[in-house]
Amino acid sequence: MNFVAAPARLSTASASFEADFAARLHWSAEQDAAIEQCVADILADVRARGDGALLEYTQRFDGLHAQSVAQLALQPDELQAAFASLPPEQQRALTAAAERVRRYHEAQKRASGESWSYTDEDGTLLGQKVTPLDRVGVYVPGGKAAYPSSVLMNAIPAQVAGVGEIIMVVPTPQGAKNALVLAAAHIAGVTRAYTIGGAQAVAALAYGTETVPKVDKITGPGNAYVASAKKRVFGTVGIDMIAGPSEILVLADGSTPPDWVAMDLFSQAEHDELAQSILLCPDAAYIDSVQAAIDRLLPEMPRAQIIAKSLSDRGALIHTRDMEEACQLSNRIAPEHLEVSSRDPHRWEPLLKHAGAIFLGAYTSESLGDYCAGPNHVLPTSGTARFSSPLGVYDFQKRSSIIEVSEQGAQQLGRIASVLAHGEGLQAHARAAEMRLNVNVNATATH
Ligand code: HSO
Ligand code: ZN
Repeated sequence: MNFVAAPARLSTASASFEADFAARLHWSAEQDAAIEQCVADILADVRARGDGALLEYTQRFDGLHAQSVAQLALQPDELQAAFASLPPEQQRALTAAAERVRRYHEAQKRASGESWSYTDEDGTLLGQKVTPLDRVGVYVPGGKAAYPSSVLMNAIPAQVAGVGEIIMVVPTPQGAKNALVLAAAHIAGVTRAYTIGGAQAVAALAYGTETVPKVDKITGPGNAYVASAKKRVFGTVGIDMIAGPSEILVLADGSTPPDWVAMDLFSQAEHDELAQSILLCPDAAYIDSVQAAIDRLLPEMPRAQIIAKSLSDRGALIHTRDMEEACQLSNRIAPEHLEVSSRDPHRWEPLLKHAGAIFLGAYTSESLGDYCAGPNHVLPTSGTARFSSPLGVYDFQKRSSIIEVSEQGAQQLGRIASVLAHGEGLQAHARAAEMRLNVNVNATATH
């Protein structure tokens, strides 16, 4: 079968550019009313009936029959056995990737995840205390999107943050377990796993059942049912984000071998027909050579059909006036992954403001970041990099403000607070501040 990958050819110099560009970028996360209703029912049922409902849905949706939810649990020794069952090459690769991801997130924690405080001149102490979450749930999809690398990317930052318990859920249709996923869970410090999935697994984690412990936050990707369930339980628990289809944007100056760029565009396109791969380049002849590379390499790809559809429906090769304009356009798109495939990437990097991850230079393929460079591969999609960040240690921590006002500090703050409290008509607030003016605690305590 011959597939054709025909990304749209756009030029910023063309009169119709803005319209063409908007049409390409458009993506609607339409919510299917039937899915929404189904998910709402499942959540309510698991909340009300706990383990019993969880077992029924697992039997119905995954064809997996169990007498009790305890039978669906995987203890640490089973995760370890999965790791031991892998060929040594996979063991080594998984271990090396995990070490690099851990090192990166440890540096992230040192840079921005520690408690801090300072003391005013009058002795008042102010600060912020950082605390890890007690227990988190990591959702791992089954089927075609069961990525062991995503287990590492979700669980390791949680572990580095100091989360007490990491509970993984992974659907195993007909009981078929993915050894690499379980092995990754072992390497990444998952406390316990359950072979459950879908909205019912999200419900179990959010509300708790007789067997599945209630968690404080749920992270990890999932299908439309899982995404809808995560949105609905938000507020009862925290969630990471609702990820859209993957995206890559390559900003090229024409110095990278066109085959490399073509394969990088494929690497996102092969995830999903809805994935988006875009090339921005000021050199029209180079764009032609990337298209030629696409045509030549596509037939070699096992997932050619998915790649062809993704590139033809959502892909774009955009000719810009210069690299500066390409950078501006990239900022407007705010892609999940941005490759700066240029001879002098550091010249352009300062111009790039919005992207989930920025890959600098011809040797930095996105796929290295997906697996093992170190930074997280869970990234903001669909333009949300304008206001959000990669999954990180900070997603598994929260902050408490620390305030310790000295006797002297209470004099100054008491006057300010009193005035503002009267202004708001809140007497108790005002008096609580005023009572602490010009008094000595030890003297008062003797009354
Ligand atoms: N590119 C995906 C992550 C991934 N790639 C997992 C391969 N396996 C989203 O960032
Ligand atoms: Zn990927």
